[in-house]
Amino acid sequence: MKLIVTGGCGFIGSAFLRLALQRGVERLVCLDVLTYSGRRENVAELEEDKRFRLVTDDIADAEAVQRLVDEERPDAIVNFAAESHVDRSLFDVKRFVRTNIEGTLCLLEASRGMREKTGKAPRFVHISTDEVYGDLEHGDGRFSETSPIDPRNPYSATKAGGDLLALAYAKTHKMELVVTRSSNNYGPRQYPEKLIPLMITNALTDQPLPVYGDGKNVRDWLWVDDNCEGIWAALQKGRPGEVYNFGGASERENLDIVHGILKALGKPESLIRWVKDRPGHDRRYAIDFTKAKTELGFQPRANLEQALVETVEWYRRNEAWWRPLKGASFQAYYAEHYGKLGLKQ
Ligand code: NAD
Ligand code: TDX
Repeated sequence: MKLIVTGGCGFIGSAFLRLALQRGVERLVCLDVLTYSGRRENVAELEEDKRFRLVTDDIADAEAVQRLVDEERPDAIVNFAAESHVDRSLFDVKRFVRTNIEGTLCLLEASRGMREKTGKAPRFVHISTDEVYGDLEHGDGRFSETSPIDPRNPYSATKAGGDLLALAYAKTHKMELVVTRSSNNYGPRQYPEKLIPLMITNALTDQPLPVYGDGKNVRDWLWVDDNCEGIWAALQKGRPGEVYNFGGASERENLDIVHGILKALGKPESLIRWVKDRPGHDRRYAIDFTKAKTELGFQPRANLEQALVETVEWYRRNEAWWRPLKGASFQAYYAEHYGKLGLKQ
C-alpha cells in the first residue's frame, strides 16, 4: 500500500506513521507544513527508512497538494493535519478555517483530480474529533455516531466543517471515504500546551498547574496507540461514507488527571493554580464506540493510570524534546493571548 499521511509530524500523526511502517506499507509520504506543533524530530528516525518521504507543504495549497497526489498516486490518504488546540482557536480562527476546512477541501479535490486522470481515487480516512458533538452533562449518556453535530468552540466548528465536507464528498462524489471521531488522546510527543503534557512539564519544573474552572470537566482519555490501531482498522475495513467513534473507556475529571500526574512525580498539590474558566468550556465528552468495536474490532487496550505514569516517564526522560518548546515564544504567546482572557493568570 502507498500512503499519504498529512500532519504526520504532529502528536497522533507521528504515532500513526510508526504503525504504518511496522505494518509493512510499501511507501509512506508525510505531508506536513511544520507549524509550531509539527516537529521534524517526531519523524527523525523514520527518515532513515527508504520507504519514507517528508514533504513540507500546506494542505490548503491546492496546487501543491494536486502535484503531490499526481506524483505519488497513493492508494490512500489519511488526513491528520489540523490546527488542533481549542485555546488557540479563541484567538486565531482564520488559521483554523484555512487548515481544517479549506485544507480538507484541497485534499478531497486532489483525490477527485486523481480519479479523473487515473480512473481511481485514493481511499480517504479523515481524522475528526468527538468535539463535533458538543458537550454532555455529568449523568447524560454518551456520544454515538448518530448524535447531533453541535460544536461549541471555533476549533470544533472548523473540525465539524471539514468532517461534514468529507462525508458530503463520500456521498456526492462516491468517494471511498471514512471519518473517525476520537476522544482526547494522550501519550508521548504531545505538544506541551494540551492538558496532560502541560501539567507534566510544568510540574517537572515546579511551575503552577493552571486548572480551568472547577476542574470537574470530564474527558474520555484514549491512549494514542489505541487510536492509531483504530484508524488503521478504519483504513483497512471501514465502510465508505461511515463515521467511527473511538473512545478510551476512561472518563476522568481534569482534577483526577492533575492529581495523578503530581503523584507520579512526587510533587505537592500546592502547585495547582485555579484559573478563570475557558470560554465555552465543554463540560463532558464521553464516547460510545460500539460500532467501531463491532465493525472494526476496535478495543482500547491501555489502562489509564498505568499509561499516564508511562507518559509522565516519557516526558521525564525526554526533556530535550519539550524544553525548547516552552521557551520565550511559548511564554510570549501565553502572555499576549491568555492574559486577555485571564486564563493561566
Ligand atoms: P498536532 O497539533 O500535534 O499536529 C497537527 C499536525 O498538522 C502538525 O504536524 C502540523 O504541522 C500539521 N499541520 C497543521 N496545519 C497544516 C497545514 N495547513 N498543512 C500541513 N500540515 C499542517 O495535532 P494532534 O493532536 O496530533 O491531532 C491530529 C488530528 O487528530 C487533528 O485532526 C485533530 O483535530 C485530531 N484529534 C486530536 C485529538 C487529541 O486529543 N489530540 C483528539 C481527537 C481528534
Ligand atoms: O491549562 C489547561 N488547563 C485546563 O484545565 C489546559 C490546556 C486544559 N485544561 C482543561 C480543559 C479541558 O477540560 O483540560 C481539558 C483538556 O484540555 P485540552 O488538553 O486543551 O483538550 P480539549 O480541549 O479537551 O481538546 C482535545 O480533545 C479533542 C484536543 O486538544 C483536540 O484536538 C481534540 O479534538
